[in-house]
Amino acid sequence: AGGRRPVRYARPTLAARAARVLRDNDTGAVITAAPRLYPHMWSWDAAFIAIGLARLDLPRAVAELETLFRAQWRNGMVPHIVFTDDDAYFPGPDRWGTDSAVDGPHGVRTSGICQPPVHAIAVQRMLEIARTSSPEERAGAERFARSIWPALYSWHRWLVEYRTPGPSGLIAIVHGWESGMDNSPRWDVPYAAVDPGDELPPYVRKDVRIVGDASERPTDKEYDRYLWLIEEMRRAGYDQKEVVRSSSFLVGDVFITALFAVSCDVLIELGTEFGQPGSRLADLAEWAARARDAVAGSCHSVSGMARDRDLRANRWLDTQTIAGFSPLLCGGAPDEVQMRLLSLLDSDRWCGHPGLLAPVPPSVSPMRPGFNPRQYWRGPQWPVVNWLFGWAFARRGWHERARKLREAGLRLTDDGAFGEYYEPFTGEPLGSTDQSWTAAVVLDWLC
Ligand code: 9YW
Repeated sequence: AGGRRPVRYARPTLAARAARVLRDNDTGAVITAAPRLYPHMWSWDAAFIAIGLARLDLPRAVAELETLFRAQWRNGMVPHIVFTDDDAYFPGPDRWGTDSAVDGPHGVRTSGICQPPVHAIAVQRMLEIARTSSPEERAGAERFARSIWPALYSWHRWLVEYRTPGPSGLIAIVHGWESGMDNSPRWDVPYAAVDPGDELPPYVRKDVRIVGDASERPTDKEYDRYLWLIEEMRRAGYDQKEVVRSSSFLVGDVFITALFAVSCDVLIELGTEFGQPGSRLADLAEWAARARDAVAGSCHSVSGMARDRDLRANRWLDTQTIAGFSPLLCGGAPDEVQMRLLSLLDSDRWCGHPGLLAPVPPSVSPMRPGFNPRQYWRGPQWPVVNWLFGWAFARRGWHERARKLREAGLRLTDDGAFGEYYEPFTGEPLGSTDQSWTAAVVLDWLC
């Protein structure tokens, strides 16, 4: 390790290297999330990958999202993993035991939970990119947007139907993996109440064998809880109503709720353009408004930061992480709260911290106790998260802010390693290298 960054690639070379990562991770059937650590398709990774691929090979980008949506469950859920037949990852499909789930898809094996709803955003971005290209690309992207729209709608409807159980209006998750931020300190309090007891079937982790330094990954104790929640869902037969009723982890996720609000807006824009039914557009408008209110309603009265809500213990979770800035993704909070969040984001507690290699928001503030610069979602910087904030800022007309985040993201990733996540002070790539979604967002920033 050593944390040194000897190389800085010039932009054309960086773009060529990013393109090669996506090509090399292509099994022919899917583009895996990472070469060894993650040999399957992950839901939100696939969305980012499609954005990056749209620059290189639009039909391949389309195929990627079509593969994901072929695995959509019959109730509308888009599963967090679509499995290939590689068995280097644990938990694989046998451990998930979803083959007999009532609402499962036909002919593919998947996990039994979801991930953040960023797919509409990807479709719209692909369309924008295709429109700067040839008339054929443009027509292809439009055909695709039109054909996938109903599936996107039913995915959003699933989140509303099954995952907005409480009066907070926040979209609830039943597993930290659904948040995409697996071991974030956001989940420490609700996980403390998850007790695997002695009924957890034995298992052997595979991730720690691949990532040389196990301290960059979640701990064994965390893994026991992750596996226990799967066991509970398995016992509930993946019946969503029952899962939400019985899971020992049920948390309103403010970051997912914000992404959902803005994704509903995007879906309305696409649906309006492609003549989708007015009643469905009205549903989306109502869902977006409710989600936005929920995000605004979660903001702490002093810090302004948005909060998750433990729906089992019925209390707000005050742990401050990057998710606290969720109102900046979707809007809807009072101007004064928004201004407070923007100046906090710029301050030395976040992007303005003088020690950072690049002003990319870290997953946890370097000034907070418990910040760990090397461990997964407990401190490192994640390029995709940076991309999302940059995308949202551009959409909100904050072009200078968007430009700065893009420059910061490129500074962080110009070593050409395409780390899964980065040590914020040294810029050392951590976890996997040649991570597909990192390559994809770099491509989008560069083009
Ligand atoms: C795991 C694939 C996934 C991401 C998640 C990230 C990680 C998988 O990798 O989870 O087994 O730890 O937390 O957001 O989709 O890149």
